Amino acid sequence: EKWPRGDEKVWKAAIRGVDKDVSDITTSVVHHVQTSLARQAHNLDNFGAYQAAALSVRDNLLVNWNETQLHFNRSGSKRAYYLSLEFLMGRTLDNALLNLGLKEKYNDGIDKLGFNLEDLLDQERDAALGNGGLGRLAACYLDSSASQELPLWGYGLRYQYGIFQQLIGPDGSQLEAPDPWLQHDNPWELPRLDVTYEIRFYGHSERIEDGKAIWSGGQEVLAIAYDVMIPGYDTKNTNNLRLWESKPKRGFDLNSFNAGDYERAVESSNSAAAITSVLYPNDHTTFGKELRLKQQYFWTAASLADILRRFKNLDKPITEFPDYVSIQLNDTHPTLAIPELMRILVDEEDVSWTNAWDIVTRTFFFTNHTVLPEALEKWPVPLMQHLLPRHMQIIFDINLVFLQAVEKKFPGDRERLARMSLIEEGIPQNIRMANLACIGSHKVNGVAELHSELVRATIMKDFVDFYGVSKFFNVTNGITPRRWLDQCNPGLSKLISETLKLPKAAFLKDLTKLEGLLDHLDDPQFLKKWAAVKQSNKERLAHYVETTLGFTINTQAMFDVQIKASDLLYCQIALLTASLTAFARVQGGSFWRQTLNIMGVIHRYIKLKTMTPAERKKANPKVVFFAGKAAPGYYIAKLTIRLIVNVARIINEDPDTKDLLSLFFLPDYSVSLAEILIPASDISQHISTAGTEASGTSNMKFWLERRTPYGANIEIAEEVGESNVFFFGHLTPAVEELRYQHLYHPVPLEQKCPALAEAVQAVASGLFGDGGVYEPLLNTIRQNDYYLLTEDFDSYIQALALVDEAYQDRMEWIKKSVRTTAKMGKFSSDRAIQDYAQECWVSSERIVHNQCIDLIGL
Ligand code: TH1
Repeated sequence: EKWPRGDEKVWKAAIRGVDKDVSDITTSVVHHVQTSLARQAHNLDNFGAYQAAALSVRDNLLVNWNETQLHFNRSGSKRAYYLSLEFLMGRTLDNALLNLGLKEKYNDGIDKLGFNLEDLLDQERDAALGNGGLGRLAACYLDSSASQELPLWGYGLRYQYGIFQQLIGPDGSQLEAPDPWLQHDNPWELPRLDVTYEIRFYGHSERIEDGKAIWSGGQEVLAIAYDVMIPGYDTKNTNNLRLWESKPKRGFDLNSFNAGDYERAVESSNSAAAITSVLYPNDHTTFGKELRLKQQYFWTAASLADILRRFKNLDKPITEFPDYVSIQLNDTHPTLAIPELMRILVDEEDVSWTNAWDIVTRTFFFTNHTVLPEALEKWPVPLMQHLLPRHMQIIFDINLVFLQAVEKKFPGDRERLARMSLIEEGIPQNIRMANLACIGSHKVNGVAELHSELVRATIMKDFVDFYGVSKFFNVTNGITPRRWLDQCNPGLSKLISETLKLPKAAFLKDLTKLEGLLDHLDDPQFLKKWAAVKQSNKERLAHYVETTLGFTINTQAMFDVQIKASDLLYCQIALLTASLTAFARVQGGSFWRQTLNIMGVIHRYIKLKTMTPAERKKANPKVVFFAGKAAPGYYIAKLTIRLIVNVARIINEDPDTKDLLSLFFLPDYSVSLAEILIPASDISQHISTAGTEASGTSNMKFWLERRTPYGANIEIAEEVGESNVFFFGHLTPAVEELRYQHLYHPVPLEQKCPALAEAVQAVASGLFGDGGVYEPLLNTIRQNDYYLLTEDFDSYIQALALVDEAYQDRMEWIKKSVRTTAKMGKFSSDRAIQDYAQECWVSSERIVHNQCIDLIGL
């Protein structure tokens, strides 16, 4: 049969003819106003105009998306899949316009229709399907793979509710409200009601011959696909993020319904829908909860079924699966994909156990994001047995074969066997997901040089002994320069383009080109412009603070920012958007270190209060910003937020000091808020870094013994030069020893660290409202001081003084800022995704830009 039907030229012209001119744009937007929204010009508000504009942009994406998928289907290339429980995408419209190169045209078109594009962009709700760094990393990787024309799809869950909205109550406490981000139609997703899979839970598994089993009974839930198009930058290549929604398989239980028991009739359908209803709002620790385990299996099983179906279209023998499919596991959350693929191969595809294991271990790749022992996922055996009886059998079988191999290599080493076993003994027994992810994967990586070294030296040490070191490697995290330079800091992007005499695409696609900025360090005109960009970003933030909190701020002051808690990604972003950074050497739990910062602010306030007016004249005016969400159950973290808010209330009203020091806690931290906050910062504080959410003992000791700061900090310092960042803190190798001293030979706070004692006393005495409220927080400092604030406070204050001093020499400060930005090339997520492609998905074919464009999806 002829394909397409009719005249091919007419088809091509019709497909191509979307949104090329401003007049096409206005036509397409108005078309959506009238048809998709069923509205008219006279009753169109900003939100309606946003929706129509978004739908019109989506038309462009769809055409590109179709062409891209057709191209990859036809070429039969190998594909890579990124399985992540979190994708912290933020907003889409601005990003899509920039990546498609249509921003200016839409600006004009929207303007002609009597609206303002910036206002429309502001109407969009963030897609906040993530807690923090891990989810934002996944989002950056999607942007990079699309831009690099790599055939990579993301798989995740379509949560009805993303990370909670943070409100501040009258007493200054964090309040949580649901985030109903899907309340209005989401123009960026495409329901694929035809792409559905049935996912089983519970029931029983009966072993038959050859290691096979039949799993039946229990509950079946439907997974429905929603596709989110991911446009590449400066290419038509458009990748896909497929998110699954859970639905009951049958509407409701007809028997109960007929018997008049309506509640019972909808019960099981409610429980099916509950699976994808909400994102768990805890970083690092969410174990033991049945619903979370259900989410993990639901998502991995649906994704694997989908991947397998696509593979089968290629008509290749199943043994070639790994030649066409690579699956990257973003942390241990998708580890159930390993026993699930075993189950499919052995029970359904008639593959022998040995061959199945060979296929599995050539398909999966595992990224570890933390070495904190309490953050390593474990699931109780009884829970797994109940929810996924067949998978429990498979995990036991994998374990048996594996431990036999270990025994062969290290005969009689029982302790080693116990450590490496997938099962941790105890009551109940637990399944160690990191061990399973490691042995079921072809390779394992950490997310920064030092972190990867730690992975090899600590949690994976036995596995390095067993497999050899080449299975373990590093991919330092990266961020996308499209969103974190061009989109959130357009002034800087423009200046860089003019200065380097390069089109933006040149450095946005090859960030190492920023090094060229170093040739302009002696050009005063350029430095002036650089400073002017920063100033206008500060004005933008000031405007935001004014409209949201009702405060006017001094934009001549230094802006000092501490956002979220433990995130290296954000410190890279801060550098890219041209501000300086202070890193702490001794690592502490996240919110505890915000305590360090707030105590530093109180200290500064007390000092300012005691100064004479003449002395005050010499002080460096400063505005301190905090933003971040505390896990809802993390009491001390929430108390810290309350303290910050109440200190701000006093300080910001004090006529003696308010021009010299003010403090803001910006509620409801999000990607969109980060986009305003980060480009406006003069300095950002990373005084607690990766993976230190709760505590940490052996690993911390290890870091300190190595006399190095943690994670990518060191790599950043290596790149930008130590003189362009401020390190501080204890370099003692003996954190355990310090803790021991604190515990058994306590020295009163007043003696140990008078400056900190004074700040603590100010809080206790009620200077910032009822001091008694904060006793539990203050006691963590006075009593065991697990995070060693008393050890670090003085050097922290000294570091801040150095920052103040350095800021006085404004020209030199600007130069530092240029130098750091210039050296950020390594931290592009384009580089990171290339590392993954080369190390893991080796034969992932790259598609050639033009090839893709020329293929019209007919
Ligand atoms: C974070 C790490 O803490 C952070 O340092 C890193 O930059 C980021 O991942 C990206 O690699 C992690 N987030 C989570 C979230 C959960 C479990 C473990 C980690 S590690 C739920």
